Amino acid sequence: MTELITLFNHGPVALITIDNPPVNALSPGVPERLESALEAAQADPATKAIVIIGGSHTFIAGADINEFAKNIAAGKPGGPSIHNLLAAIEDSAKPVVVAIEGAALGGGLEVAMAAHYRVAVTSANLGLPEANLGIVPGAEGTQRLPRLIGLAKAAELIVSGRIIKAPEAMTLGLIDGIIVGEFIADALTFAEGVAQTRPVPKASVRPVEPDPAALPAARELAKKIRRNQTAPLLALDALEAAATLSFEEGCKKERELSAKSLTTPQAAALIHAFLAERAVSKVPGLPKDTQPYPLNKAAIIGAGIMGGGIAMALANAGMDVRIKDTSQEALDRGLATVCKNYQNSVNKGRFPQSVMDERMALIHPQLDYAGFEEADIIIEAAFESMAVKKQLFAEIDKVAKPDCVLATNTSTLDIDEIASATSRPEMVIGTHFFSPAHVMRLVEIVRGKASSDRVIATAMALAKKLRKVGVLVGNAMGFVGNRMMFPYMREAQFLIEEGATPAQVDRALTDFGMAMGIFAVDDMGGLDLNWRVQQQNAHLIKPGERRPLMLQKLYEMGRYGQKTGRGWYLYDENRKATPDPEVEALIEQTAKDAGIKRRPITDEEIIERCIYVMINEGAHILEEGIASRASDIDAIYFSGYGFPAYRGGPMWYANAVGLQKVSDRIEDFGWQPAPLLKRLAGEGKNFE
Ligand code: 3H9
Repeated sequence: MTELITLFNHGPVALITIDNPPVNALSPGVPERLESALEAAQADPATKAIVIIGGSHTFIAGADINEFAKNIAAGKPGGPSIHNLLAAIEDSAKPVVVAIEGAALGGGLEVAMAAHYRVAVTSANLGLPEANLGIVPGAEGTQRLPRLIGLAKAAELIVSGRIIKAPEAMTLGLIDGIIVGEFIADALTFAEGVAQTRPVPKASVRPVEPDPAALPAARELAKKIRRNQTAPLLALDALEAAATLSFEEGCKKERELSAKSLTTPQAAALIHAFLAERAVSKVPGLPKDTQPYPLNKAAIIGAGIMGGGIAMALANAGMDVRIKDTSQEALDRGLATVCKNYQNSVNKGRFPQSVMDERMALIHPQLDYAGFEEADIIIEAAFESMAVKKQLFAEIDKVAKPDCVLATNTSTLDIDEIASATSRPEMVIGTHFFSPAHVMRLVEIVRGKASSDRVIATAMALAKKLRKVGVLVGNAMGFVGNRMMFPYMREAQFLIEEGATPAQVDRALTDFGMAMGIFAVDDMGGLDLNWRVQQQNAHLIKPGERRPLMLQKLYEMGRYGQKTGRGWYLYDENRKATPDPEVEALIEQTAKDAGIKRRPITDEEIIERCIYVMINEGAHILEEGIASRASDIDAIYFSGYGFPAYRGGPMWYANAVGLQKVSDRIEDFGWQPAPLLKRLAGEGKNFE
């Protein structure tokens, strides 16, 4: 086992290294031993200055999030108290320099701010992203950051959780130097240079410059980007304390607020979401040492919206991409969209023109299969038709090299049937990207019955390479995400037949925290597409089963959604939606014709019916093994379907509501609770 903390003397400078892989989190033992190492350095008369660094090329990524989760599960929410350590650093008579490579986040940056000097390599990442976990920084960060960079910037960084690189940190005054040469040597040299400086500069003694506009602006920002979330607002209260109280009193206030934030259901949910997102890559049953195939060159079939988006995602990760379509016109259109998307990013200052040029140069449009034999992965993103896909897979089977992964971007079709068109079904897998594929983080990785472990590992590695959330799911109609969407969408339509309006349903859902209402989602995806999927699945409807009535009517009226300017809503030229009285009248008439007596529907009923029906389907999915863990379903929903992460995902939310209540309400609504839900509810257990 590695030592958590090591101390080496380099002449007059003591170098303390924190070694708690992978990210040097402040796990139990780390703060205490760091404090002991500081004491030892203090006691050594030969030591004139102290440098603290992190091992494995990263500083400290903050408190140990696993510990937070453990404490919450044990009913004792809380994190480490590192105030003694912070005092030991700041009160050190000898100058303390924190040198940063990699991440100095949360508690990591708070440790760094207690030091007298901070230096960092250009690529270092600094920030207080605690709001992403639903908590208030608890190690004096809300008190030192405004003293170092001003109230307005501190508030913006804390509310947004934005991570900044060293150059910006330097401009803001958060760090004192940028290391461009050899990391340790330069850090030691910097420390030698400040070894005699007295008094040592302390952030805590600096004033917070008055800035009356800062906090109101930050509260507005929180409303906009952290809708319904409590931690950012509590953090702003802590910043207010920084602006109005002494450092010590401000720290006391921060401690109270931070402890309070940790007891909230939002913190529990967001911490679950953080861990769920990372757990997806640990596939149960897949041997850890499974070697993925190399992933350098890719080829895509289909230059439509999906194919173009996937090409961008691959090129953004530095992969060489061939993209094939059947006509020059289709290719030109596809590439023009790619170009337009990149240009928008350049115009918005996200990256310079040179980056766009590099990425465009990685994408090679073509009409034939030339070069496909070099591809490590071929992703088919053609028209959603089994016949088309089988034909294409038969073709690529002939050109692809033996260890090329053959992936399909189907969102609904049977992977095994597609694989049957090849001579190597073990190389076939689904990679279900979400539109726009260069933006959306979710990829459902669909295992066929023959997909080999190496192919699964390669698809998971691809998701990681693209910095996406790749979740392995089973091969079933709609996989996980869409399969849960179908009953959700159906229930929403029943609600409007029974008395709600599309706008009311959507507002209740967005108030609950969904990124978009379900009718707005349908308008964006296209009612024609939804209608086609319903037709394909008509055979699954059981005799006598209730079916929604409105979709067919809107489809027949050519109201396909945003693309036709009319769907559930009316759209102006800026795609702004307004409720359409014509649709509302049609709903009323349709309900009347069907003998449905309309009544007032509460928002609570909307949420319960829409969300519980989704949860019930999730329980079926878990039971059938289509998802291996409840947390995988959650990750799918908060990374791809706009489910609020601060509610943890649908399955976490069900646990939070209580499975017995969910099961009872499902029965009240006249539905059948999934056997797994009923059993767990009866046993007083949770989804896992
Ligand atoms: C805090 O500090 C509160 C304070 O105010 C008070 C404190 C006293 N703890 O993301 P990756 C693991 S709150 C434990 O895949 P990347 C992660 O689970 C904290 N584990 O890599 C994963 O494990 P595994 C504030 C952590 O390169 C592995 O590291 N800090 C922690 O894409 C690799 O992670 C934050 O919110 C942690 N703090 O990104 C920072 N962080 O290999 C949270 C990571 O088993 N972390 N792990 O799956 C991050 O933002 C990213 O993980 C980071 C690396 C940028 C560090």
